[in-house]
Amino acid sequence: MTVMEQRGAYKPTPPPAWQPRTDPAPLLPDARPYRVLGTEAAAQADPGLLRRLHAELVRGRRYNAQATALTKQGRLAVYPSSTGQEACQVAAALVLEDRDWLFPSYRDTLAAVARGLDPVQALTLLRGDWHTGYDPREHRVAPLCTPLATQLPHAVGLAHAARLKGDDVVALAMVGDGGSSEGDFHEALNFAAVWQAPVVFLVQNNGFAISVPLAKQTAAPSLAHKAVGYGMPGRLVDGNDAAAVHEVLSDAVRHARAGGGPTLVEAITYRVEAHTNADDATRYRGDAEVDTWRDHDPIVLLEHELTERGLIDDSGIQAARDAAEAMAADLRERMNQDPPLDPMDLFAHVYAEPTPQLREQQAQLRAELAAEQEGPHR
Ligand SMILES: Cc1ncc(C[n+]2csc(CCOP(=O)(O)OP(=O)(O)O)c2C)c(N)n1
Repeated sequence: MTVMEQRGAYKPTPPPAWQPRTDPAPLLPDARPYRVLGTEAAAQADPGLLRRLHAELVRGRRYNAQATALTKQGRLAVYPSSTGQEACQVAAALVLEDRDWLFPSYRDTLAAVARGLDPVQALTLLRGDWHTGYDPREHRVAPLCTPLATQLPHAVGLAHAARLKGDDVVALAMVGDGGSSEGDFHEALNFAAVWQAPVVFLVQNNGFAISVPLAKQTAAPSLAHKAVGYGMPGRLVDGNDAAAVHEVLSDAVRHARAGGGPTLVEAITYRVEAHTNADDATRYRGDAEVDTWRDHDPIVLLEHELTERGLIDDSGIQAARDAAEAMAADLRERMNQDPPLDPMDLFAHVYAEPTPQLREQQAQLRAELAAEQEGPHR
């Protein structure tokens, strides 16, 4: 058959049937952040849980204030406060079982403390020590992570490995809105969805990545919408409503545990204080904006609900404040003691087998320290 004859015989056919691999509709987030407090859904909330959340929020707020004060007293090198974000912090810790894992960022000290970490040990890194300060395996809290979003692939790897081994473990990984622009965020969510790993991603959208507002960070309708592109459900929640965050995260943990795969939760909240004690937030935002968010404070919202429903009285509120004060006093006292630091420790845990250069430097430092002990040089 000639080419012309072949062409004549060609009959256009439709392409093979195509349909979306999953229905995108159930993966889409709600049009508005989910709320419980101040709505009809609040009647369904467990009073014991609400009181527990309240006590933890009050303790968390006090912890933030105390840690910030310690930076001003020179007892702590840096502190990224989560004041205003306590509902996310506390709920993230409370929804996990002991066997699960939490993967926090540098801002999530409170979540680590709410999970049971010693309040002083949780500040080790921020105190300027070169070690994490706690055994991650003890409370199943990964090291507070400073490189943005790198904790996310770690969480996915751990959760996937646990599943392969048949261990019932869910990993909850926390990240900021700025962190959602990192390549690690993309890689983690993509792998998690492809592997159906039991992971919950919690993005605390607190409005800013240091001085960069969300509008300069993304053009997506919401960060929760990004979930659809990976093939996992996205949920939007009011991040200052502790009951709502707890419910949404609990649902996501249950879904992951049952083999349903990962969920991306975007909690809409606000960083009331500066990025850290080293930042001046007045250079990039006005007081009016901050005041609007102070009116939507997580503790005020929950206290209002509890008192309206007669679930707490003044003495209950006072008891929560007294417990927080006792924690702060203990934190202050212990942070005012100098930690025993051995300069030689700098060389420990770097390599299983120290390199010749490290050994040389180690010997040099040892000699310098010994000379110092002998007194000043003449
Ligand atoms: C990979 C990487 N790039 C840059 C930084 C510097 N950095 C520290 S915090 C921060 C902003 C992060 O903002 P966001 O993720 O929204 O978290 P938030 O601090 O608001 O909790 C940046 C850019 C970093 N720590 N890691």
